[in-house]
Order: sequence, then structure tokens, then C-alpha cells
Amino acid sequence: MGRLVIVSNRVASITPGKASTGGLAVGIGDVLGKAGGLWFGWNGETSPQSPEQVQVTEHGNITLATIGLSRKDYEQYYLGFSNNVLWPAFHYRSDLIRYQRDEYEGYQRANLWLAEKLFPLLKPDDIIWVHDYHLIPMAAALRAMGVKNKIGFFLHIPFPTQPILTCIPPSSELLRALSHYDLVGFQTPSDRQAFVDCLTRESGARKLDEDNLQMEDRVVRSGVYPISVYPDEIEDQAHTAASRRHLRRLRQSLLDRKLIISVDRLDYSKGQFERFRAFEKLMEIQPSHRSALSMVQIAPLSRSDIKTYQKIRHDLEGEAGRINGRFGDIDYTPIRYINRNYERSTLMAFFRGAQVGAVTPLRDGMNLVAKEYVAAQHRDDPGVLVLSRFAGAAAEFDGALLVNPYDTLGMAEAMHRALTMPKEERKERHASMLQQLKTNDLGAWWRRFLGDLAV
Ligand code: GDG
Repeated sequence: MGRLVIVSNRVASITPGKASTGGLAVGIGDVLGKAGGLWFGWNGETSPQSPEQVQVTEHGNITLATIGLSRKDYEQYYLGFSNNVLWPAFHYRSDLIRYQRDEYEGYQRANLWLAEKLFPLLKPDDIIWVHDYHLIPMAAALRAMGVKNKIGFFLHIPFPTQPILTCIPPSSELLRALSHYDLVGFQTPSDRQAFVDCLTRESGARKLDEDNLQMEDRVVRSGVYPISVYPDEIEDQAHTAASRRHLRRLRQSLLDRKLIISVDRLDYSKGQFERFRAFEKLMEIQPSHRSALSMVQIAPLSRSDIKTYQKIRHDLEGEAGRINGRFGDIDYTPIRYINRNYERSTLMAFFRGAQVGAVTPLRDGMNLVAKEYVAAQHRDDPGVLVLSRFAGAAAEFDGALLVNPYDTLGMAEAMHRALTMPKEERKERHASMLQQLKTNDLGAWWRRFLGDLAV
């Protein structure tokens, strides 16, 4: 196989131990760590003009090639079309779409410009793997420059059904752009199905067989590749000396109270607001939990430049304060709402210390936290995963308590059931999910994708 070239909007730091709060970075870090190759993308910096120079640094068998963005590209390509149109639409929030034609033009312009910067770094037998919604037009841009290499695309977030996708004014251009990839990968069968439906109904593609579509003179293959974790590695992380110390601190502060834990970037798709409401409802319907239960919500800030993110932050702060005011006491804070980042191993230890993992997004491509929570549990006394049916992980985890995050009472009841579940049932549910993680781990995700792309 040729060299692997990964293209993503953001190239993360690969300094060991540095916290990276994004599922995509965790996954790509692993592929490159094991397979080696080139990682190309934005370095996170902006300047008044587009910089000319790509910065190339070597880290063992990994080469990082990064470039800054002009302020205008950052606003139009990143904040504008990517995060104010594609992100809400792909998460089924058409009400939050803020479309402006010039921002879409900026999105195309930035993709073309990034493709031009990548082009001189490419070799003829490179396998190119493009990641996520920011870079949908990348293959078409590279093809127009004459690139004949295999180019694959993986969508980390959900793919919406036709009525939602078509709310995006240039939806047919996006579908056409996706048809320039040799392989398009999705997290779940229903995401893939939505893509196939959209491409056949909206763009006149013809189904050749289960996996292949004919679109004009191109054959587009699609597949399902659920991203995952390494369960044994996570168990080890939850056990390192430092993480044990953090776990001790957490336990001491809890004073024998039970714990529900949630970890997700501050984002309206993650359902934090609805989760707080469900926790409040639990306190109402089961007064025995009052003073006997805490919820830790770790919510690192993300995309703080976008208004809808400023609003959700404001709303959550208000909600946590209100619920704590209602049920708190002089020595008791029901919801510990935290915006800071933790070391990965510390997080894994926190997962291990919590009787319930509440992962209740309104819509999520996969949700790695659900998988990490399961992997971090003590095999003989595991906690219970309360999981939204709208997370991609729900398609794989039959041992979780599935909830609908729009049903506050239903979620509160599931939390109660999780907190009071007998050990035997907890062990049985956990074992089936752990088995799933072991057979379908992070290595299986990228090996299967790259294997399919290579043929
Ligand atoms: C996108 C899709 C899909 C969180 N806080 C801290 C921290 N994290 C880590 C978690 C987890 C990762 O960040 C988040 O991954 P998710 O999958 O939960 O969510 P997104 O960031 O939205 O990721 C998602 C994913 O891509 C992969 O395809 O699953 O559906 O939306 O690993 O543990 N890590 C550290 N400190 C924190 O405070 N170290």
C-alpha cells in the first residue's frame, strides 16, 4: 500500500499526553501513529491574508503539514458554511441553519486553496483519506488538478435524510462533490442509507449493487465503518497512578454519594440542556436521590465564536444554577458543571468511578464517550450506560439503557433504573457491550476503511 495522506480541517497536536477534545483527533492520531504518513490541514491560526507557506514538521513516521487560514476563510469556510450550515443541518437542526451564499463561496474557495497547497506534497501512489464535513469538495478540487490517486472520505457526523439535506440551498452540489470520492464511509447503516437515498433521488445516481452507485461516469462506493476505541488501553489508562489519585479526590468529595457522569463538548447537539432537565425530574420523582446523588458534567468549550454556542452556554449555566439552587444544600451541589479540560487518563478514571454514564445527545455521529465509559468500567462491578437512541453508538450497544432525549420523564426513569440495577444485570449488559468493543475496535475501523479504499 502507498503512503497514507490524511486531510482534515484541523491538524491536532501529536504531543503525547496533550489533551485533545475531539473524537476525530483521537481516531486520526491512532491511524497515523500505527500506519505512519502525512497529515495535512489547518494549524488553528488565522491572519489578515492567506499565508503562502505550508509548515512541514517530522515526528517519527508522521509528517505534519499545516497552514493558517485567512480571517475571511475562517469566517466564511469554518464558522460560516461548515459550522452554521452543515453542522446544524447534518444534526437535524434545520432551525439553526444560517445560510449565506458568500459563505458557501468561501467554503468552496478555501477547499480549492487547501487542495492547491496539498497538491505539491502528493506522490503518485499515495492513498488520500479526507475527513469530515468541512472538506466535502476536496476530492473534486484534487481531481480537477489531475490527481488520479484513490481518495476516500469519512463522515464523522450523521448524514441527514433528504428533507433535511435539501434545506441546504447547494445540497445538490454537495452530493455531486461527494460522488468524486472512490469510497464514502459512514458511522451507521442508517447514515449510509440516507446518503444512498439522497444520491439516487436528488442526483439521479443509479444503484449498481448494495455498495456501489453509478453517478454520471463515476462509480461511488459507500460503506459503514463505526469508529471505536481500544478497550484494553482505556482500562489501563483508568489505572495509571495519576488517574487513581484523581479518582480518589473525586470519591472523597462525593462522600459516598452515587455519581452520574457526562462528558461532551459544549454543543447543542449533545443534549446537555435536556439532560439537566432529566436530572431535575429524577430529583422530583425519586426524592430518595436528593442529597444522595451528584451529576458531573464536564463540558469543554467549543466554537465559542458562534452565537448559537454562546447561547447554549448561557442557557446551561442558568439551568445548572437553577437546579442547584432548588436541590442543593450547604454541603451539597447536585450538578457539578465544569468547562475545563482533563487529561485523558483522568477522564477514564472518572468514568470508572461513576455508577451511571449519561450519554444523551439529540443527534450524534457515533459518540466515543459512550464507548469509553463502557471500556473504563470495572469488569466485576460495572456502571450502567444510559444512551440516546440518536447516538450512532446505539446501533451497536444492546446492553445500554436506550432513551429518547426529548422525553424528560423517560430519561429520569432510565437514570433511576440504572442507579438501582442489580449487579448481575449490570454485569450481563456490560459484558455484551465490551465484547462488541473488542471485536470492533478502533484498529478495525481504519483497517477496514483503508482496506476497502485500496481495492
Ligand atoms: C465527532 C462526532 C464521533 C472530551 N472532553 C475531554 C476529552 N474529550 C474526548 C472524549 C472523546 C472525544 O473527546 C469526543 O468524541 P465524541 O465522539 O464524543 O464527540 P465529537 O467531538 O463531537 O466527535 C462524533 C467522533 O467525531 C468520532 O468520529 O463519534 O459523533 O460528533 O474521545 O473522551 N478528552 C480529554 N479531556 C477532556 O476534557 N483528554
